[in-house]
Amino acid sequence: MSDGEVFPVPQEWAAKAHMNAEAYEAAVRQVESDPEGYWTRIGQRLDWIKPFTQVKDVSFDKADFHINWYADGVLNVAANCLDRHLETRGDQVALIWESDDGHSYDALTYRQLHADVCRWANVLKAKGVQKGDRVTIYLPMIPAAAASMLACARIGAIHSVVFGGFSPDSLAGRIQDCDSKVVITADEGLRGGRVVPLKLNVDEALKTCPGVTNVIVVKRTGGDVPMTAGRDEYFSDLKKTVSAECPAEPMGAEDPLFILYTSGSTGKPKGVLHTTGGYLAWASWTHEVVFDYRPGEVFWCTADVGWVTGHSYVVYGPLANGATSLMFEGVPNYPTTSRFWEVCDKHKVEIFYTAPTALRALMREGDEPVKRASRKSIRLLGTVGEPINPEAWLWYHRVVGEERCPIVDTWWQTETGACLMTPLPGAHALKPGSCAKPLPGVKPQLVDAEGLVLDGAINGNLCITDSWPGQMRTVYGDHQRFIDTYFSTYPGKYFTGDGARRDADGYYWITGRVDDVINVSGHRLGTAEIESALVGHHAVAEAAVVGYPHDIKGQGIYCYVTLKVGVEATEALLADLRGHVRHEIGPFAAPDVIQFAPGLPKTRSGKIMRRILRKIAEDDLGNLGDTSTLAEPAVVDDLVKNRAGRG
Ligand code: 6R9
Repeated sequence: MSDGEVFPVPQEWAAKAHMNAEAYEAAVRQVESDPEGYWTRIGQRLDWIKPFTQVKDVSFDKADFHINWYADGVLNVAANCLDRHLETRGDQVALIWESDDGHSYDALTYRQLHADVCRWANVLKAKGVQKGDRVTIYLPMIPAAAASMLACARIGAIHSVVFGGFSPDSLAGRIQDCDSKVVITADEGLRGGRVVPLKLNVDEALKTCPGVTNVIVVKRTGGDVPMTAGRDEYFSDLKKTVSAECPAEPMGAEDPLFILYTSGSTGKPKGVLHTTGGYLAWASWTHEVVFDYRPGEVFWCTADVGWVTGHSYVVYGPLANGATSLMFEGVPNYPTTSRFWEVCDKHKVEIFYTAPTALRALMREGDEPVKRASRKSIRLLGTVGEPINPEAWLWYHRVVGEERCPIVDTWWQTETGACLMTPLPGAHALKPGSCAKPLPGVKPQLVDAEGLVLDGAINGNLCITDSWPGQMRTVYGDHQRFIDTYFSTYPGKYFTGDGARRDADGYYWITGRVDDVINVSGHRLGTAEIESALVGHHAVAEAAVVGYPHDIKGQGIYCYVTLKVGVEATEALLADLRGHVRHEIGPFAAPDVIQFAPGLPKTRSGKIMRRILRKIAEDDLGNLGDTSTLAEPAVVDDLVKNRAGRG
């Protein structure tokens, strides 16, 4: 398979970007010759109450496992995101909030956000929250989400943000796991015009969380929700009782900042723990170099703060850098499929960062909804969360970015804190579908199943052989699980769980989770590769591919295909799609089964739930597992009803 078109670095980007090709190469060399100096400079981006003298102290060896960055330094994250900007940009907007229906928006300056955060911090203190305590935040995308996160950081409490789309059961599990005494929520949320009963969900969850003593409720809709006397209070009442000044707690660099639960493919969700100094330095530095961020620019990351992308690129990275961060309550297709681009025009967004799944959905609607908006403020585009198929990339580049905006395809994980591999817009030619190269200091390695290190242009399991400041430090409450999950498959290395291909130019192409890799007649195939081929067919809007047991081949290839609006599902099209995949990848990759699917089961964050698709493909319908976190549980019924016969 050829790598297709390559887009060279535009001249003006090479001239003006924070990091051009020479600077990138120089940084890569410095990591080798003077790592201490390199990492010190990244740590020094932050304001330290007590400067660090220790830089990196890491061992991935089981016998002596530890990860410490800037460990003797003392700082406060909220002071870095707010206080230090007051003098120079106190009246600059820190947070633009755009409501679900677009009828209202808000703009909070750094000074206003600072005051809000102090009030939140004082309210939490009044409820007995102390340094090291855990606070669960279950809010919609409203400024209170950022303010309450920063308030926790200000007083040294550890926040655990739970995405507002999670069910009461999932919420309860997360509250119990980290033993939060305080829960922050809203009466109701609004998404795509639909009401999300957040407070009712909390009430349901708390039936099994006797440890929770206080629920602080933000009024979003003003809906009439039950309030339990002695436990539940409105923030609007509490804030009247506190001052708008609150000192920032001095925190050790390795003190915990937050816990964020990730749904692993097996077992209960893991509480990924990030700490203070390294995480913020990495979020802030990557926000600047990857997005080539300039002071005062409007930066829009569409992710919900319930996911790591929202933590690092709605709140911590942009605010640490004094940016104007846009927080969007809504969804891409409400009230219309022009929404993203209208919001870009309305708030003069300069940098726009979203997920491939959203782009594929919008691409399906054609170019007109994009072209209706001017988008002329946009100068850089980004994607995150899953591999982007070249067709969606090219559409994003040609239609959304009018061929003038570079696209940064950023590969990273909840565990990595912020970006690890991505093109830098002033340094790397772009290859649609490739996350290009590691950031200087990040050391990827491809290994085979036995752990043998693979050199050159090759496919392998993606490990990172050395630490970076934003690395997770533990699984909350279960350090052994941290070591077992990430450092035991390939001892001495962090194993990402992803597969990747490295091409002859040293570019990386993430092929998907290794648990999604299928082996067909001895051929190892990335499901993402087959999906990309399918989506490259003009009739296809979206595709998901899983393996299923096959008598002769070991595994067969089962494809779920969503057609573009107006395309008819015919036998002829099935044959055409098979031929198309054979043609794109090779005969061994020809799908065994193709099922036309009006919708795919996705998490609320837009990730396809392959576990469910695998079970349906395997005809193992008794074990579909938990479907409560799906965006639209009903699509599963349709898939089951119309599942295809296996070859
Ligand atoms: C940030 C985030 C992590 C997993 C990761 C990988 C996939 C993320 C990607 C990508 C290809 C990219 N992933 N970014 N795959 N290209 N640019 O999404 O964190 O929710 O923990 O997911 O997402 O498989 O391992 P998280």
